Amino acid sequence: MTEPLIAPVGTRRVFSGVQPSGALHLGNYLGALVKFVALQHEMECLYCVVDLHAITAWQDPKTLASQTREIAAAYFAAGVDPAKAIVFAQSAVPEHAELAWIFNCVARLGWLDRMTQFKEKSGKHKERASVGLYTYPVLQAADILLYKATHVPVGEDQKQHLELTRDIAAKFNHDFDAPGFFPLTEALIEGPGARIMSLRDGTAKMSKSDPSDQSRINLTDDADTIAGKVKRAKTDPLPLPETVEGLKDRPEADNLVGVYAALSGQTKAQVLAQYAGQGFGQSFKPALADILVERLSPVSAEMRRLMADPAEIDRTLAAGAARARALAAPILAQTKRIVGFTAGQ
Ligand code: AQP
Repeated sequence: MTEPLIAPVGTRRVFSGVQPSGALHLGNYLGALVKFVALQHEMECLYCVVDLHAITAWQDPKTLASQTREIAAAYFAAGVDPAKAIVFAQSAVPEHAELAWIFNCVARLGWLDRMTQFKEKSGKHKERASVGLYTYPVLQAADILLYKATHVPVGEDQKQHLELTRDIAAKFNHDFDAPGFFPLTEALIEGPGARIMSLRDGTAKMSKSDPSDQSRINLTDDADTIAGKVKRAKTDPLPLPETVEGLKDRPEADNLVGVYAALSGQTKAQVLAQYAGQGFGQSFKPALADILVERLSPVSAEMRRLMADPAEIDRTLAAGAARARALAAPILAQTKRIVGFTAGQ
């Protein structure tokens, strides 16, 4: 039996989401989707397609709905069961935006000024970034706390945002004299796929917004494309080392060995025991391509099948949104009462 991802204590609820801002990649799959599937067997889970987050950067209105369906299809194809987990689109549950406004008035500017993701995504021209991109982590806190979620499976890049969620919960509870009203949510980051790096640069995370498609393996890539990307993936001239310590200061090597380990359910040491002393191209890269194809092609085939019936995806998302609203409404009503709004009395 596999180890449970979290210890069985108290009332536990999971929330997480993915933005419909482009094709999903291996980092999203290992950092998020694989954990989503495992957790649905352990407790109540809400998995959202966070389209309100996606529009913090420009999204073509002609494609946003189909991108949203594609993320939902990726959840289902990866193994999320909509009869178990609640799967829905964020914009279908207006309570997210309402709680985000209250949290905008709880969070401090200084806290948001420290968010590294805003700095990375806004680049050199932060004055041209949307206000939504700046307050993105506040909406994320609302997503989570609207359901009083106790655990959030995410990749390592989201660690700082989860810390902010805890700060907002603690400040709300303190300022409104409501001890314990919002939980101090834990991020579930640990795991072999917590930080998958670019295939072109082992120091940059694999990302949807990287302009080079060669930097990532997309869930929808076919076998030839995957094999070509792995073959061209940056490495260094040294052979694979004997030990995990030997991967230090070799970010590309470390990343590829980590990906192989995550997909094969082995440790990096076990992978190295098999390939130490060999050049990357000899048998490691072909084996890595094989295991990627083996794991990802059933997911992409199932995504294609599901995407052929968009109306069915919409029905499933609508049913999920109704379940999500039933959980969110009383928590938001209580929050409004605590804040002192007449609508909450
Ligand atoms: N490289 C990664 N390794 C592990 N986990 C990752 N995640 C993203 N990249 C990696 C995790 O995937 C989930 C969904 O991410 P998202 O699409 O909502 O936002 P993101 O973190 O901004 O993802 P991207 O793909 O990198 O998009 P862009 O390029 O827009 O920044 C999250 O749990 C995230 O941690």
